[in-house]
Amino acid sequence: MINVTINGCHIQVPKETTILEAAEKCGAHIPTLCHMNLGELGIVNQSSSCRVCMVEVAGRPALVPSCSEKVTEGMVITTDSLRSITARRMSVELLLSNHPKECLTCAKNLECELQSLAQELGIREIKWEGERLDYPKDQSSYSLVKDPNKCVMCRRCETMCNDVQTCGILSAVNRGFGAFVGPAFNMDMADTSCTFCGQCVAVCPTAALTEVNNTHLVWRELNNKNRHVVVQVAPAIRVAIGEMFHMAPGEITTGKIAAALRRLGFDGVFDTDFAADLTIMEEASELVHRIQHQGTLPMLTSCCPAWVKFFEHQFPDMLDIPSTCKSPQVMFGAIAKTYYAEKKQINPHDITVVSIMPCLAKKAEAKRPEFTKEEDSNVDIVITTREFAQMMKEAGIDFANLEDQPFDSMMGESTGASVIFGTTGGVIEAAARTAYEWITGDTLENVEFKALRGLEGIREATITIGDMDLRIGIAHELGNARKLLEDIRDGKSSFHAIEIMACPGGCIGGGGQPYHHGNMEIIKKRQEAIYREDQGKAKRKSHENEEVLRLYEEYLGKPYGEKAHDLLHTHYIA
Ligand code: HC0
Ligand code: SF4
Repeated sequence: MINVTINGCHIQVPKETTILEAAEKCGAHIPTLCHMNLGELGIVNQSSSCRVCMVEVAGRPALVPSCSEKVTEGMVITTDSLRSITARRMSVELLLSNHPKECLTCAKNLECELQSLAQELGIREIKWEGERLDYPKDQSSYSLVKDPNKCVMCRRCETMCNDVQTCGILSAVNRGFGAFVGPAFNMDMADTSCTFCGQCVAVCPTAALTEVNNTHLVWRELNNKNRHVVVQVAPAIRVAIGEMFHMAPGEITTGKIAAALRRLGFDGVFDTDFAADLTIMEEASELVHRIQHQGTLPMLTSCCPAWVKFFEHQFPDMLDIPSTCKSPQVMFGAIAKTYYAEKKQINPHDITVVSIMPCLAKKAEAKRPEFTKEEDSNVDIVITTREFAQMMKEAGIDFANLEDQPFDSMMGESTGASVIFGTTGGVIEAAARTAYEWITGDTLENVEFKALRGLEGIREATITIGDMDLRIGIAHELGNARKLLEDIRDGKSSFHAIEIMACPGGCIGGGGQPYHHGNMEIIKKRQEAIYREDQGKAKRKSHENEEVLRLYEEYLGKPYGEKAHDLLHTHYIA
């Protein structure tokens, strides 16, 4: 242990502790901007570029950045001296000197970390009104908007894109005053191999990276009497959206969401969880089929669109491994415009399908040519959790105090298996619950496969199903996925099935979720809530969903059959 003194407080901390971490233990808060340490996810941004966290160390002539400087034996540190505070203010003022001052209309207004810092440091004037950058915004993609003029060169996005996701899209462009983070040669994002996972957006402290906002499109549809507007809500929304209405992280708000959507005027209020159960019917059938007919193994899940884009770009020689199942979001759209339209006797061209997703890649997924046949899309408009909250605020909905309501029937029933889709490991656990009963013919009493749970980046488990040992791999974050994929390519993988989700923690940590500002406790609370919601469900296996069973009986025929293939399966493009 190392002895240090911080603002007169003597403490012992382990070797390798940074001054910033040690100060926290002494109750001394040091403001930061570029710093990002996502705890047990092992994600750390080490750029030390913003110089906001400067502190004094006795015997050192210059101030030191506390986020990167490690403590040494006997170190005496002052975090609140006039000199440190003045230096911090100067760093922030310099950043503000060429920053667009459009806070009132900015997409990150009241969620911007630079704005909060200016407030925290009591900055009331900026001494140096400098030259401004004047780069065009990149609005080339369906998922995210890049505004280089708001980039503060913290490099957090670069860490997420390069170190965590191993996509290598973002790095410093230009030098000195004109520098910003963007793709090589400042190409349009749409022309790069960006997966649109949105993790760069999730960690950007300012509005240099934000989502494409589609709320105006939803308002337009809701106010068009000729449209029948249906909505689906992804599993991860219900455990996170409360955070935007001052509710505690991990509060389950499923019933309030249904109530709010009805208030907003949707004609059909449905649950993506219904489609997640449907996905399991198809995916578990596909897995059983591949196992029984010596098909390609391992089978990889295919419901995360950033992951799909990643393997299309990075592993084009392996496109036969992922499941051919469309994602639940797209399956929902396909069923809404066929079965639902037929039952309700509505022309499918008059139906608008809106999705509320925790994810930016879902916006791009909905626009894939395979899902937008003859100008009729499976899904028409995708908004994120944040955009949904924004719409409620615009409509004056007091979300926290809404009475719970159920989803509409036909595409609203769901089981616990579908709820757990929202966290890493959930899709494969849901598939295992169904595969177990289908293969053995026995009732699965204990549905919780705890070995598949957790937040480690790569997890492995073997589940015994009858006389078969089903070997399962799980990865979240694309860098971890890459490792599993490389093993498969090298012939070193012995898994039967692998689940991959691009975002840390799975969809609960998606790029469209309420900003967690690096607080991993929030992700954990969301994950716990997902498992609580599963536990509270009367039915916990996808093949027990009666509305899904009725859909097969009345419309699709058998799982993995011809009609199901037409509507619910897809292909991948190198
Ligand atoms: Fe997910 Fe999904 S679980 S990807 O994480 O499979 O976005 O929440 O909606 O489609 O169901 C996201 C979340 C979904 C889909 C589902 C899957
Ligand atoms: Fe990289 Fe994901 Fe951002 Fe694309 S969306 S630039 S892949 S972090």
